[in-house]
Amino acid sequence: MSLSIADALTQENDTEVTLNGWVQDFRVLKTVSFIVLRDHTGVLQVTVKKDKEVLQKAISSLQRETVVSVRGKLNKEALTKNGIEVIADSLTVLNKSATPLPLGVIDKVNADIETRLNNRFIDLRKEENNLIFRSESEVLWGIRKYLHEQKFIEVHTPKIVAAATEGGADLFPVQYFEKNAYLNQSPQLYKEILISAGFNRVFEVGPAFRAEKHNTPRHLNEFTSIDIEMGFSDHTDAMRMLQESIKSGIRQLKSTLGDSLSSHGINLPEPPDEFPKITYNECIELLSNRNEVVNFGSDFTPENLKIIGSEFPSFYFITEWPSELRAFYTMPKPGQESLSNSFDLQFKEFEITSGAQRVHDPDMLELRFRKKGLNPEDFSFYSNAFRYGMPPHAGWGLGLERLTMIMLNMHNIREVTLFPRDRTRISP
Ligand code: AMO
Repeated sequence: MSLSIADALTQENDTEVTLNGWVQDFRVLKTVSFIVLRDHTGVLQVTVKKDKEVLQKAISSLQRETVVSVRGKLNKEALTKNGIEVIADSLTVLNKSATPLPLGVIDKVNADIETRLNNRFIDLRKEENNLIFRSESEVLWGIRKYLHEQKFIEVHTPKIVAAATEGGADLFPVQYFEKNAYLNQSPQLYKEILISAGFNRVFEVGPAFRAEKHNTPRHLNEFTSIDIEMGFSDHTDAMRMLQESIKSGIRQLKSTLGDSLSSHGINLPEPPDEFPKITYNECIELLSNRNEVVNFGSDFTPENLKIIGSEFPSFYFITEWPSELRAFYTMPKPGQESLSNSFDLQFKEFEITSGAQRVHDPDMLELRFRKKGLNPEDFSFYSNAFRYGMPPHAGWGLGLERLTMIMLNMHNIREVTLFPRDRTRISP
């Protein structure tokens, strides 16, 4: 049976091993040839001695990135960097790579992002790029684990839907037989219905689609949203759940890939035990002390958020957003209806999560539809669930790519998206 390179390294000197992987690089010399073999766990030198003529022949027809299988003996007293090599007895080419490569795997200079995304299959062979997605998987696993411990069940809601969730614009239409349909902007309405259905705590990890026309380093037209909804809860419960989920995700990543990341110069954020909170109105005050005028009801610009973010070294919440800035399902603050029981989670200047307590009273919900200029009839599939016993509830939506981006200190969301969908890109 073949071993991974990492497993092979743990075997005793002289052990016979079979390794499969890519020829990352090779050198043919007079008396000996060398291959740098790479698999999903690392790289290892394969040494081919001159006396193995058949092998020398195979080596002379090699290309970089050809897929091979190597059988040989482990030498743990080698003159290589890690002191280990495999002395080859056989070399089988499993699939030859074409030449020239569209993108180098070991080139020091990075190609531009467009070339990289066009050739993503090869761009991801680079260790540092591969590490991004292994990191994302660990963070998500840490969050999933925490939510499971907190008795959330993972659900899957439809992505082809009949109504807008997050406002009428920014929808991708879909021709659904004789009817008009859309790609879902978020699982918002369905996760709320599931609270009426009695599940109490649900979460979903799935795609969300936004037909936003702008092209920025923070926006995708298809992103992965981690959504939760919890019954008999308010916004403060949801904020606590978010804080602990994020901490669990970072713990998981640190314990598994922390060392690899720091060897690439990436130091993970140290989240504070309690994430600080600042209200929307306090943000306005902070900005006005810096001679930035923001009127109540306006959203913060990226420049505003830079100033606010400079006051907080890590994660923090901005709470009590104006009701007019939040979607119809957001609960107004009792006694001060121009504000809402809502929050965003920020990391420095970046928004990574939105959440809120939701309206649960069907009459209030109807008023909120009208106030937002929406036709309540279009949402009857949703509001029906409120008429027959809907618990008070709250939740949030966390953008997985945004979270990965801030954690790994990347500056373009496309870096942390396998196959990004943006204003101009739908392939590969
Ligand atoms: P919102 O629209 O703020 O809230 O989205 C929640 C989070 O999703 C991420 N996000 C995006 N990521 C990449 N590209 C985009 N175009 C994009 N749009 C949003 C962000 C954002 O914070 N239903 C509510 C959530 C809730 O209240 O439960 C919602 O969708 O990280």
